[in-house]
Amino acid sequence: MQATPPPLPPPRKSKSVWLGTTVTILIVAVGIMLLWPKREPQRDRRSPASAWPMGPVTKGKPFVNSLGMKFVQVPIQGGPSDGQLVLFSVWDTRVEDYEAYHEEIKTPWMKPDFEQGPTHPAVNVSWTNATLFCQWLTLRELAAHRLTTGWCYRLPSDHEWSCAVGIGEREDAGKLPMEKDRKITDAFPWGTQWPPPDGAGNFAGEELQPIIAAGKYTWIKNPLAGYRDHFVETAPVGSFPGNRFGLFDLGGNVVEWCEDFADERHSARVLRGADWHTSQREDLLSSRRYSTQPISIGNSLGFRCVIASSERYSVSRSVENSRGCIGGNTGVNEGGSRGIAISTPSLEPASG
Ligand SMILES: [Ca+2]
Repeated sequence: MQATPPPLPPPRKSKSVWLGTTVTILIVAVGIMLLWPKREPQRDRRSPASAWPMGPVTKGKPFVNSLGMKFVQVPIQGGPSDGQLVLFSVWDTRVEDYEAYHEEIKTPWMKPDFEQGPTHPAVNVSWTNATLFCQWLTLRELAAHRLTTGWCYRLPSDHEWSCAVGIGEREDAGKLPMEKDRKITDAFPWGTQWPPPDGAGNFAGEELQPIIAAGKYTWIKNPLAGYRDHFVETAPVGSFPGNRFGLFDLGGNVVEWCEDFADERHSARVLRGADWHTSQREDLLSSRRYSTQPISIGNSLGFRCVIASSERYSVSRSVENSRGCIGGNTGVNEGGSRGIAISTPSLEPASG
Protein backbone atom coordinates (compact mmCIF):
# COMPACT_ATOMS: atom_id res chain seq x y z
CA MET A 1 0.00 0.00 0.00
CA GLN A 2 1.45 3.23 -1.03
CA ALA A 3 1.65 5.95 1.63
CA THR A 4 -0.08 9.34 0.95
CA PRO A 5 2.60 12.01 0.44
CA PRO A 6 2.53 14.87 2.97
CA PRO A 7 0.98 18.15 1.73
CA LEU A 8 3.37 20.45 0.07
CA PRO A 9 4.32 23.56 2.02
CA PRO A 10 2.97 26.82 0.58
CA PRO A 11 5.23 28.18 -2.07
CA ARG A 12 7.57 30.84 -0.81
CA LYS A 13 7.32 34.12 -2.63
CA SER A 14 10.37 35.21 -4.36
CA LYS A 15 11.69 38.77 -4.07
CA SER A 16 10.31 39.54 -7.54
CA VAL A 17 6.80 38.42 -6.51
CA TRP A 18 6.87 40.67 -3.38
CA LEU A 19 8.05 43.58 -5.47
CA GLY A 20 5.28 43.03 -8.04
CA THR A 21 2.63 42.83 -5.31
CA THR A 22 3.88 46.01 -3.68
CA VAL A 23 3.79 47.90 -6.99
CA THR A 24 0.27 46.61 -7.69
CA ILE A 25 -0.94 47.80 -4.27
CA LEU A 26 0.62 51.22 -4.88
CA ILE A 27 -1.03 51.52 -8.30
CA VAL A 28 -4.42 50.53 -6.88
CA ALA A 29 -4.02 52.99 -3.99
CA VAL A 30 -3.07 55.86 -6.30
CA GLY A 31 -5.94 54.93 -8.60
CA ILE A 32 -8.41 54.99 -5.71
CA MET A 33 -7.07 58.38 -4.62
CA LEU A 34 -7.48 59.78 -8.12
CA LEU A 35 -10.92 58.30 -8.72
CA TRP A 36 -12.37 58.89 -5.24
CA PRO A 37 -15.03 61.58 -5.51
CA LYS A 38 -13.72 64.86 -4.25
CA ARG A 39 -15.57 66.40 -1.32
CA GLU A 40 -17.19 69.66 -2.27
CA PRO A 41 -15.28 72.54 -0.72
CA GLN A 42 -17.36 74.37 1.84
CA ARG A 43 -18.92 77.37 0.12
CA ASP A 44 -17.56 80.72 1.11
CA ARG A 45 -20.55 82.34 2.82
CA ARG A 46 -19.57 85.66 1.30
CA SER A 47 -19.43 84.34 -2.25
CA PRO A 48 -22.34 84.78 -4.65
CA ALA A 49 -24.88 82.00 -4.68
CA SER A 50 -24.67 80.47 -8.13
CA ALA A 51 -26.42 77.13 -8.07
CA TRP A 52 -30.04 76.50 -7.30
CA PRO A 53 -30.02 73.41 -5.06
CA MET A 54 -33.46 72.21 -6.20
CA GLY A 55 -32.26 71.34 -9.70
CA PRO A 56 -31.86 73.01 -13.07
CA VAL A 57 -34.19 75.88 -13.91
CA THR A 58 -34.78 77.12 -17.43
CA LYS A 59 -37.36 79.28 -19.14
CA GLY A 60 -39.01 76.13 -20.43
CA LYS A 61 -38.64 74.28 -17.13
CA PRO A 62 -39.35 76.71 -14.29
CA PHE A 63 -39.04 75.81 -10.64
CA VAL A 64 -42.51 75.21 -9.17
CA ASN A 65 -43.11 75.65 -5.45
CA SER A 66 -45.77 74.07 -3.25
CA LEU A 67 -48.33 76.76 -4.15
CA GLY A 68 -47.79 76.20 -7.86
CA MET A 69 -45.89 79.48 -8.28
CA LYS A 70 -43.36 79.24 -11.11
CA PHE A 71 -39.86 80.75 -11.07
CA VAL A 72 -37.21 81.38 -13.71
CA GLN A 73 -33.76 82.91 -13.53
CA VAL A 74 -33.07 86.53 -14.38
CA PRO A 75 -29.37 87.44 -14.81
CA ILE A 76 -28.47 90.26 -12.44
CA GLN A 77 -25.70 92.71 -13.28
CA GLY A 78 -24.82 95.31 -10.68
CA GLY A 79 -26.18 96.00 -7.24
CA PRO A 80 -25.89 93.91 -4.09
CA SER A 81 -26.98 90.72 -5.87
CA ASP A 82 -24.63 91.20 -8.83
CA GLY A 83 -23.96 87.82 -10.45
CA GLN A 84 -26.04 85.93 -7.91
CA LEU A 85 -28.77 83.49 -8.77
CA VAL A 86 -32.12 85.25 -8.52
CA LEU A 87 -35.28 83.40 -9.52
CA PHE A 88 -38.25 85.59 -10.42
CA SER A 89 -41.83 84.46 -10.16
CA VAL A 90 -43.12 84.42 -13.73
CA TRP A 91 -46.42 85.90 -12.45
CA ASP A 92 -47.57 88.43 -9.95
CA THR A 93 -48.63 86.72 -6.74
CA ARG A 94 -52.10 85.39 -7.44
CA VAL A 95 -55.28 85.62 -5.43
CA GLU A 96 -55.07 81.88 -4.67
CA ASP A 97 -51.49 82.25 -3.41
CA TYR A 98 -52.26 85.20 -1.18
CA GLU A 99 -55.46 83.61 0.10
CA ALA A 100 -53.49 80.59 1.29
CA TYR A 101 -51.42 82.93 3.43
CA HIS A 102 -54.40 84.73 4.92
CA GLU A 103 -56.26 81.51 5.60
CA GLU A 104 -53.30 80.21 7.57
CA ILE A 105 -52.54 83.32 9.59
CA LYS A 106 -56.26 83.98 10.18
CA THR A 107 -56.30 87.64 9.24
CA PRO A 108 -58.77 89.40 6.98
CA TRP A 109 -57.88 90.63 3.54
CA MET A 110 -59.87 93.50 2.12
CA LYS A 111 -60.83 92.51 -1.41
CA PRO A 112 -61.34 95.07 -4.17
CA ASP A 113 -64.80 96.14 -5.28
CA PHE A 114 -64.60 94.14 -8.49
CA GLU A 115 -64.64 90.42 -9.17
CA GLN A 116 -61.36 88.55 -9.21
CA GLY A 117 -60.76 84.90 -10.04
CA PRO A 118 -58.15 82.76 -8.27
CA THR A 119 -55.50 83.45 -10.92
CA HIS A 120 -55.91 87.21 -10.96
CA PRO A 121 -53.09 89.14 -9.28
CA ALA A 122 -53.69 89.83 -5.59
CA VAL A 123 -54.36 93.53 -4.95
CA ASN A 124 -54.93 95.65 -1.86
CA VAL A 125 -51.63 94.32 -0.56
CA SER A 126 -49.34 96.63 1.40
CA TRP A 127 -45.55 96.42 1.17
CA THR A 128 -45.57 95.22 4.74
CA ASN A 129 -47.95 92.37 4.04
CA ALA A 130 -46.17 91.47 0.81
CA THR A 131 -42.97 91.17 2.82
CA LEU A 132 -44.70 89.10 5.51
CA PHE A 133 -46.11 86.84 2.79
CA CYS A 134 -42.56 86.23 1.55
CA GLN A 135 -41.40 85.35 5.05
CA TRP A 136 -44.37 83.04 5.60
CA LEU A 137 -43.66 81.37 2.26
CA THR A 138 -39.98 80.92 3.15
CA LEU A 139 -40.92 79.06 6.35
CA ARG A 140 -43.61 77.05 4.56
CA GLU A 141 -41.24 75.92 1.82
CA LEU A 142 -38.41 75.14 4.24
CA ALA A 143 -40.80 72.92 6.19
CA ALA A 144 -41.94 71.22 2.98
CA HIS A 145 -38.31 70.72 1.87
CA ARG A 146 -39.01 72.81 -1.22
CA LEU A 147 -36.35 75.29 -0.11
CA THR A 148 -32.98 74.82 1.56
CA THR A 149 -31.25 76.86 4.23
CA GLY A 150 -29.53 79.92 2.82
CA TRP A 151 -32.35 80.75 0.38
CA CYS A 152 -35.44 82.79 0.90
CA TYR A 153 -38.44 84.36 -0.75
CA ARG A 154 -38.48 88.14 -0.82
CA LEU A 155 -39.52 91.08 -2.95
CA PRO A 156 -37.20 91.94 -5.83
CA SER A 157 -34.96 94.93 -5.41
CA ASP A 158 -35.60 97.91 -7.64
CA HIS A 159 -32.46 97.12 -9.64
CA GLU A 160 -33.33 93.45 -9.97
CA TRP A 161 -36.72 94.51 -11.34
CA SER A 162 -34.89 96.71 -13.88
CA CYS A 163 -32.83 93.70 -14.94
CA ALA A 164 -36.03 91.68 -15.32
CA VAL A 165 -37.65 94.31 -17.53
CA GLY A 166 -34.50 94.72 -19.62
CA ILE A 167 -33.04 98.10 -18.58
CA GLY A 168 -30.70 97.01 -15.81
CA GLU A 169 -27.58 97.62 -17.90
CA ARG A 170 -28.70 101.16 -18.70
CA GLU A 171 -29.18 102.24 -15.10
CA ASP A 172 -26.80 102.95 -12.23
CA ALA A 173 -27.50 100.34 -9.57
CA GLY A 174 -25.99 102.64 -6.96
CA LYS A 175 -28.59 105.36 -7.39
CA LEU A 176 -31.78 105.51 -5.39
CA PRO A 177 -34.89 104.32 -7.23
CA MET A 178 -36.61 107.68 -7.54
CA GLU A 179 -33.46 109.23 -8.99
CA LYS A 180 -34.06 106.93 -11.96
CA ASP A 181 -37.79 107.58 -12.36
CA ARG A 182 -38.60 108.03 -16.07
CA LYS A 183 -34.96 108.75 -16.92
CA ILE A 184 -34.92 106.17 -19.73
CA THR A 185 -37.51 107.52 -22.10
CA ASP A 186 -37.43 105.07 -24.99
CA ALA A 187 -37.93 101.65 -23.39
CA PHE A 188 -41.20 99.92 -22.62
CA PRO A 189 -41.62 96.35 -21.43
CA TRP A 190 -42.66 95.34 -24.96
CA GLY A 191 -39.86 97.28 -26.70
CA THR A 192 -39.63 100.80 -28.12
CA GLN A 193 -42.87 100.97 -30.10
CA TRP A 194 -45.49 103.60 -29.26
CA PRO A 195 -48.41 103.24 -28.94
CA PRO A 196 -48.19 99.71 -27.52
CA PRO A 197 -48.83 96.91 -30.01
CA ASP A 198 -51.90 94.73 -29.66
CA GLY A 199 -51.55 92.28 -26.81
CA ALA A 200 -48.82 94.24 -25.01
CA GLY A 201 -50.58 94.02 -21.66
CA ASN A 202 -53.51 95.03 -19.50
CA PHE A 203 -53.66 98.84 -19.47
CA ALA A 204 -56.45 101.41 -19.46
CA GLY A 205 -57.54 100.94 -23.05
CA GLU A 206 -60.70 101.76 -24.92
CA GLU A 207 -62.46 98.93 -23.09
CA LEU A 208 -62.80 101.41 -20.21
CA GLN A 209 -64.67 104.04 -22.22
CA PRO A 210 -68.21 102.77 -21.52
CA ILE A 211 -67.37 102.21 -17.84
CA ILE A 212 -66.08 105.76 -17.49
CA ALA A 213 -69.10 107.09 -19.40
CA ALA A 214 -71.27 105.28 -16.87
CA GLY A 215 -69.58 107.16 -14.04
CA LYS A 216 -67.03 104.65 -12.70
CA TYR A 217 -63.28 105.28 -12.77
CA THR A 218 -63.89 108.81 -14.00
CA TRP A 219 -60.46 109.84 -12.70
CA ILE A 220 -58.85 107.75 -15.44
CA LYS A 221 -58.24 110.37 -18.09
CA ASN A 222 -57.72 109.62 -21.73
CA PRO A 223 -57.69 105.83 -22.02
CA LEU A 224 -55.21 104.61 -24.61
CA ALA A 225 -56.64 105.53 -27.99
CA GLY A 226 -56.62 102.65 -30.44
CA TYR A 227 -55.70 100.09 -27.80
CA ARG A 228 -58.12 97.57 -26.40
CA ASP A 229 -57.22 94.62 -24.17
CA HIS A 230 -60.75 93.57 -23.13
CA PHE A 231 -60.01 93.64 -19.37
CA VAL A 232 -61.70 96.47 -17.48
CA GLU A 233 -59.90 95.69 -14.22
CA THR A 234 -57.34 92.99 -13.46
CA ALA A 235 -56.73 90.13 -15.87
CA PRO A 236 -55.67 86.57 -15.02
CA VAL A 237 -51.88 86.43 -14.77
CA GLY A 238 -50.22 85.30 -17.97
CA SER A 239 -53.00 86.54 -20.25
CA PHE A 240 -50.43 88.32 -22.44
CA PRO A 241 -47.13 87.12 -23.95
CA GLY A 242 -44.15 86.85 -21.60
CA ASN A 243 -40.83 88.62 -22.07
CA ARG A 244 -37.53 87.04 -23.08
CA PHE A 245 -37.00 85.63 -19.59
CA GLY A 246 -40.50 84.17 -19.47
CA LEU A 247 -41.94 86.82 -17.12
CA PHE A 248 -45.52 88.00 -17.55
CA ASP A 249 -47.24 91.30 -16.81
CA LEU A 250 -44.15 93.38 -15.97
CA GLY A 251 -45.75 96.21 -17.90
CA GLY A 252 -49.40 96.02 -16.90
CA ASN A 253 -52.17 94.50 -14.79
CA VAL A 254 -50.84 95.65 -11.38
CA VAL A 255 -47.89 97.72 -10.20
CA GLU A 256 -45.43 95.72 -8.12
CA TRP A 257 -43.80 96.46 -4.80
CA CYS A 258 -40.03 96.29 -4.66
CA GLU A 259 -38.08 96.01 -1.44
CA ASP A 260 -36.16 99.29 -1.65
CA PHE A 261 -36.81 102.54 0.03
CA ALA A 262 -37.83 104.97 -2.67
CA ASP A 263 -35.46 107.75 -1.71
CA GLU A 264 -33.16 109.08 0.97
CA ARG A 265 -36.03 109.86 3.34
CA HIS A 266 -36.51 106.13 4.02
CA SER A 267 -40.21 106.58 4.60
CA ALA A 268 -41.68 105.18 1.40
CA ARG A 269 -41.17 102.05 -0.69
CA VAL A 270 -40.97 101.85 -4.44
CA LEU A 271 -43.41 100.32 -6.92
CA ARG A 272 -42.58 99.34 -10.49
CA GLY A 273 -44.48 98.69 -13.68
CA ALA A 274 -47.84 99.85 -14.87
CA ASP A 275 -51.38 98.65 -14.16
CA TRP A 276 -54.92 98.47 -15.46
CA HIS A 277 -55.34 102.20 -14.63
CA THR A 278 -52.40 103.25 -16.79
CA SER A 279 -52.76 104.99 -20.12
CA GLN A 280 -50.10 107.70 -20.34
CA ARG A 281 -46.87 107.17 -22.23
CA GLU A 282 -44.55 108.25 -19.43
CA ASP A 283 -46.36 105.96 -16.98
CA LEU A 284 -45.81 102.96 -19.21
CA LEU A 285 -42.04 103.45 -19.43
CA SER A 286 -39.96 100.60 -18.02
CA SER A 287 -38.10 103.19 -15.92
CA ARG A 288 -41.29 104.47 -14.23
CA ARG A 289 -41.28 104.39 -10.43
CA TYR A 290 -43.93 105.19 -7.86
CA SER A 291 -43.35 105.94 -4.21
CA THR A 292 -45.75 105.43 -1.35
CA GLN A 293 -45.95 104.42 2.28
CA PRO A 294 -45.37 100.71 3.02
CA ILE A 295 -48.80 100.42 4.64
CA SER A 296 -50.57 101.73 1.54
CA ILE A 297 -52.93 99.51 -0.36
CA GLY A 298 -54.82 100.01 -3.59
CA ASN A 299 -56.85 98.10 -6.13
CA SER A 300 -53.94 97.96 -8.55
CA LEU A 301 -51.10 97.39 -6.05
CA GLY A 302 -49.70 93.87 -6.09
CA PHE A 303 -46.34 92.16 -5.87
CA ARG A 304 -44.07 89.56 -7.36
CA CYS A 305 -41.76 87.30 -5.37
CA VAL A 306 -38.21 86.26 -6.04
CA ILE A 307 -36.14 83.44 -4.58
CA ALA A 308 -32.59 84.46 -3.76
CA SER A 309 -29.72 83.81 -1.44
CA SER A 310 -30.30 85.20 2.04
CA GLU A 311 -26.58 85.77 2.55
CA ARG A 312 -26.33 89.25 1.12
CA TYR A 313 -28.46 90.57 3.92
CA SER A 314 -25.54 90.25 6.27
CA VAL A 315 -22.79 91.47 3.99
CA SER A 316 -24.09 94.31 1.87
CA ARG A 317 -25.23 97.85 2.27
CA SER A 318 -28.72 96.65 1.58
CA VAL A 319 -28.97 95.46 5.17
CA GLU A 320 -30.59 98.74 6.05
CA ASN A 321 -32.51 98.92 2.82
CA SER A 322 -34.00 95.45 2.83
CA ARG A 323 -36.06 93.57 5.31
CA GLY A 324 -37.56 90.84 3.24
CA CYS A 325 -35.76 87.68 4.38
CA ILE A 326 -36.23 85.67 7.51
CA GLY A 327 -33.94 87.21 10.07
CA GLY A 328 -34.38 90.66 8.66
CA ASN A 329 -35.66 93.40 10.90
CA THR A 330 -39.24 93.25 9.75
CA GLY A 331 -40.63 94.41 13.04
CA VAL A 332 -44.32 94.97 13.54
CA ASN A 333 -47.03 94.80 10.95
CA GLU A 334 -47.25 98.59 10.68
CA GLY A 335 -51.01 98.27 10.46
CA GLY A 336 -50.78 96.62 7.05
CA SER A 337 -53.14 93.79 7.88
CA ARG A 338 -55.82 96.29 8.91
CA GLY A 339 -55.40 98.01 5.61
CA ILE A 340 -55.18 101.71 4.95
CA ALA A 341 -56.62 102.31 1.56
CA ILE A 342 -54.74 104.66 -0.69
CA SER A 343 -55.72 104.54 -4.31
CA THR A 344 -53.14 104.53 -7.06
CA PRO A 345 -53.65 108.18 -8.07
CA SER A 346 -52.25 109.19 -4.68
CA LEU A 347 -48.98 107.42 -5.38
CA GLU A 348 -46.19 109.86 -5.12
CA PRO A 349 -43.89 110.27 -8.11
CA ALA A 350 -40.41 111.50 -7.35
CA SER A 351 -40.39 114.33 -9.79
CA GLY A 352 -42.02 115.80 -12.78
CA1 LIG B 1 -57.46 96.93 -19.59
